[in-house]
Amino acid sequence: MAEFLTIGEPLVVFASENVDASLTDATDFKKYLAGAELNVAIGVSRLGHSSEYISAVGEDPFGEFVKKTIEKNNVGTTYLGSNENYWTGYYLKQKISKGDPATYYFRCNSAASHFDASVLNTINFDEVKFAHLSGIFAALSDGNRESEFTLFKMLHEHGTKVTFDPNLRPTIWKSHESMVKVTNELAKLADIVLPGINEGEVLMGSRDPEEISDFYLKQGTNTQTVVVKLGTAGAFIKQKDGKKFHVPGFKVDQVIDTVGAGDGFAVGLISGLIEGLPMQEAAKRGCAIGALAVMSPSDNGGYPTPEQLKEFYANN
Ligand code: KDG
Repeated sequence: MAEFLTIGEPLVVFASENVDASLTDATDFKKYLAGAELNVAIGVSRLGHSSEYISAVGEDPFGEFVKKTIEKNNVGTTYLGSNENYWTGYYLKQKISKGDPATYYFRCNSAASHFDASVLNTINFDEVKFAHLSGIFAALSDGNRESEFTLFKMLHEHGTKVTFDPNLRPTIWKSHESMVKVTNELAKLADIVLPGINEGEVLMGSRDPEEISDFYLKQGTNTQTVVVKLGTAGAFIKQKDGKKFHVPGFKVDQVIDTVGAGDGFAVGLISGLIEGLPMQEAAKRGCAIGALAVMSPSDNGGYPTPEQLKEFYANN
């Protein structure tokens, strides 16, 4: 039994150590565990909340590494299957001195993209307070897309609150049109939608945080809150009752790697809400963990323990 549940694709990431070298020219890489939704599970569990991760790995060294590292991070693997017929995905990540690094995925036909939907019927939803879903899992295959809609339905039946991050990955979708259509259909079902401002522009055609929020509040069948992530500028939040507020971002002295910052925001927001914080405070925690995330080279290594979070707040 867990307070938090998520479904996604685990990846091994090879992060380059050669500053500003292209992925073609880089020679030195460090291996870490990655995967957007898994990052969130790791962060939530690091803050002391029990979590379970639903997915599958291949029966290969990467799959073993993924499973071992998930367990080391105290995330439950009850619903993590393995499949001898397919491999575990991985990706390469550039190291750059400024901006967002280039990435390259090796995940097509992975074990996670052949997820066995019968696993969903084994889930114990009893104590789950929040679930986090994203557009990535639906992009991986037709079967996964169906499974994600099924899981949404099950979560609603159990009264579980759901956060949804579009997490746009254009290279893994069949087409731009299906990415936009399916992502917005999934967002409709979520209680809280977490688009980045750039994603808003792709998904509904505006960079105005209020217009993005209004779009998701209006189309949503369950949506009560939209949180637009504004990068270093923090987050804009609008609720169905019309309440809106801006939460400023935290100053970061040195950005090491921006990948994982959005998931870090979700960690802060979800863990805060699990603990009963008001939305504005939970979003502030999201901004804090987003800032901590960019100061670490791995996708989830910068997410804090409760003590580290306290220390960050004391110094910022
Ligand atoms: O959000 C962080 C992710 O980008 C990373 O950990 C892996 O790209 C990834 C993915 O698609 O899960």
